[in-house]
Amino acid sequence: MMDKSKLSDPFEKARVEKGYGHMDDQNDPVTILLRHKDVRKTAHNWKTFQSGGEEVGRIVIPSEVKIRDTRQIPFEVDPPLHKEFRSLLDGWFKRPNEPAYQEKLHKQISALVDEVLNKDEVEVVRDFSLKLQSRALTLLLNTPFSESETWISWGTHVFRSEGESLDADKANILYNYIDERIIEAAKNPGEDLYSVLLGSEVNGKKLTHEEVKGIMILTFAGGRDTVINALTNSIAYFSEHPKSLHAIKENPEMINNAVEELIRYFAPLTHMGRVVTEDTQVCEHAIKADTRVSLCWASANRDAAVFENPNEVDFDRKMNPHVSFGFGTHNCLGATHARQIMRTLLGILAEKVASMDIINTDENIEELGEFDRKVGYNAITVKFNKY
Ligand code: EMZ
Repeated sequence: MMDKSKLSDPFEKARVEKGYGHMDDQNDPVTILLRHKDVRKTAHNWKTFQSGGEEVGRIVIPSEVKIRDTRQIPFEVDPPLHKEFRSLLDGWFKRPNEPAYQEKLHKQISALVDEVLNKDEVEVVRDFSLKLQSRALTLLLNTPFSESETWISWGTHVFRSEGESLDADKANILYNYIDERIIEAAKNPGEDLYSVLLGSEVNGKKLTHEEVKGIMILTFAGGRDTVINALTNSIAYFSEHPKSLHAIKENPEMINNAVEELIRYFAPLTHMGRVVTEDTQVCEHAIKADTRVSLCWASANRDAAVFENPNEVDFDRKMNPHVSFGFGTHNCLGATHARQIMRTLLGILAEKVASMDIINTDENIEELGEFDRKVGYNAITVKFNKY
């Protein structure tokens, strides 16, 4: 059976029968919203379902309240201030649409694919996806390529140790690094994101170091596991579906649809929380003020009310309103970057790689109360074969 790359949908039964599920998380339980319609409606309603509450880190599941004091921006800020930050950041984060940026990204990924094509076996998470993600991030931050070596040396789990627990010591490696980079940029401003932010204003006031730090932590953290999962799952998928890769080689214009469909199927970020500000109801289920809900992107993406054959990967899907990048106010700031990475990777794989063989896998299974979800791999060893 060719099913090592399969990501099954653990939410179906609960989604159809009730529309929600439950999980405990450090004594702060979460009601997991499972239907596409409810997920989008709830994401849209930022007044009742808040991101910017007092307790920093509470909307992340598992909660980061105990390991982080810095508010991530714009992720943990609600309108109207949210809009000010987004207007400041949107332009910078759309740079991956520029041809010169794309050329650099193409060079990086092309070199990395050549590297793995010359090896016998590759552990993809550590020796492909983490490297690709870290190197590409130097473009997004506009920092020297050599910085990526530091980020790669941190390993894949910067904030959490593997498995259940959050790891404050590990998180501090990142926070301290960012503090140092901010101090450095304040002394010697350059063309990098730190310097640009330090020189920017929101509502007529210069950004504070703490605000810059909040933006930088989000840029590092939000795009790390998620991009690594998307890249690794892509390698696994095309290992088992070589014909799809050949189809892309024949018809490169299908790449954009292919990327959207893979991202729908993978849902690299399973869910994201909100804090409920008043007693309310979702799908006829009462939800109390000051409790948490989560918007389960992974479940919404498999909702048969919206997607035909939701568990099939279909590059010809006509309508694809997936929510892998969230929805509404807080939709993913890094989406342009992530999409460009995925598109570039698919083009290069199709061009250079004849086939890939999975040697062995260690799956990454998230435990979410009544649900267990495979989100990717802790490790997966693959042999890349040239033409
Ligand atoms: C937060 C989150 C953002 C969080 C879009 O997701 O990503 C998680 O990996 C981090 O741990 O702090 O940045």
